[in-house]
Amino acid sequence: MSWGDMARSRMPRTQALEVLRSCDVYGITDRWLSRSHDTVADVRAMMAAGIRVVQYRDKPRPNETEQTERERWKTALELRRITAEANALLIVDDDAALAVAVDADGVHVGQDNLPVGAVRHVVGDRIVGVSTHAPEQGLAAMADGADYAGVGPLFATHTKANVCAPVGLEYLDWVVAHLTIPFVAIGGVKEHNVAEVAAHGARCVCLVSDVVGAEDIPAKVAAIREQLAAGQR
Ligand code: TZP
Repeated sequence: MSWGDMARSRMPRTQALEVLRSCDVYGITDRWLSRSHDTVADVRAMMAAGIRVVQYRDKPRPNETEQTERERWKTALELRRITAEANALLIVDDDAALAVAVDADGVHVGQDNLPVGAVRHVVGDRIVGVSTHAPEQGLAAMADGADYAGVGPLFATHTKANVCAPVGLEYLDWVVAHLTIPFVAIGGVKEHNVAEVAAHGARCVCLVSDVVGAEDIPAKVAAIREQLAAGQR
């Protein structure tokens, strides 16, 4: 993909927000938990499963060789190509510069990254998502102009290092009652508890290890969707 093609990869903001609002299963990559250990193959499978929002997340692991910035850029470019072809959003975790460099649709930041307002200076009108763990962070996300919030970790998870204690379904209940921006329920969510999460009002869920660790990603996503529907009834 040439630089010129890449410049046309990103969806117009209004369309991107539509895709975000209708997202039911939010995909996140994890090279370590992936069954194939192949991020690009996993995202292809996510596209085949009809996932329309994917976050490229590649955290280093202790005692493992870290990917160079150049390697991450190459992977992100390939994910950009695949997601654009499928009319899906590509969100880059943490790295606003990489998001702009590959013309991703957005960036996702945590509470220890640049604040939303500062990220906007880098990414302009791209989607900005922020992880939240408590009501004051949820309110701040909205006030700061975040386009969506991550809500969790709902349950115990080993996927994220240094993650805070599970916030439980109480924070989700608060979010459902108070947040007016889209949100993604995350952290320890598995096929077996998706219905419960949905019954508490979540319309969009992210299951990192359950999806990338699945033998058949499209079949796993179909099963998650069944549970979402069961919980929403
Ligand atoms: N943010 C909050 S918890 C989490 C992230 C990225 C990891 C969730 O992973 P899993 O495997 O679905 O528990």
